[in-house]
Amino acid sequence: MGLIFSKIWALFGNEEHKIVIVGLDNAGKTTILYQLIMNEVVQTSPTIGSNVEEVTYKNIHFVMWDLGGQQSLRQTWTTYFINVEFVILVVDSTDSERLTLVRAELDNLMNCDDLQSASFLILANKQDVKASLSPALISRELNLDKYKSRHWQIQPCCALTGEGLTQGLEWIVSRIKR
Ligand SMILES: Nc1nc2c(ncn2[C@@H]2O[C@H](COP(=O)(O)OP(=O)(O)O)[C@@H](O)[C@H]2O)c(=O)[nH]1
Ligand SMILES: [Mg+2]
Repeated sequence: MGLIFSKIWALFGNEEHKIVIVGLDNAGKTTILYQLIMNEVVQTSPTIGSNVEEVTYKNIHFVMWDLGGQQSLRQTWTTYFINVEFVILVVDSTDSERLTLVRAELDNLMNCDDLQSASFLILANKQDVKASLSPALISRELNLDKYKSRHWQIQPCCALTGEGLTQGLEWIVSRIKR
């Protein structure tokens, strides 16, 4: 698995890329980020004091924050959107109750001026859980079909094992190499 990730990262080359990882609290963002950059599972805890974390890895600048805990898309967060190429929206596929909240936040993001040319990777996380919702059902709930003029992709995954993350990254790379 480590080798696969190194190969994919190598494809990013030396250009700088800015990726924001968003989602509700507990969706699995921190687990995914560390699975991506270190290929290991870390014990995560909710970030205290701030909902924003920043990490740079191999010329990829990740900004990550929790949506929904505070007022929608707080004014200061929009400064992070400048030059963002990819939005990774992490969805907890076991959390059917908050899918309407996710849909509203996704709509906010899609309408954001600075994100009009960004591509959206939606990760339907926690697919290892038996009762998790399918990517097809999540697509429907999030109303993805309405964003016809945008570039988006939904990818099922499990952050604990890393399953599905490679495919998600490959989609991002394919958009960069276009
Ligand atoms: N079963 C399962 N649990 C996961 C998965 N991804 C994350 N979790 C767990 O969900 C909880 C929240 O994860 P975390 O990365 O802190 O979420 P964040 O708030 O979005 O950063 C932790 O207990 C993780 O271990 C997954 O794919 N499957
Ligand atoms: Mg976190």
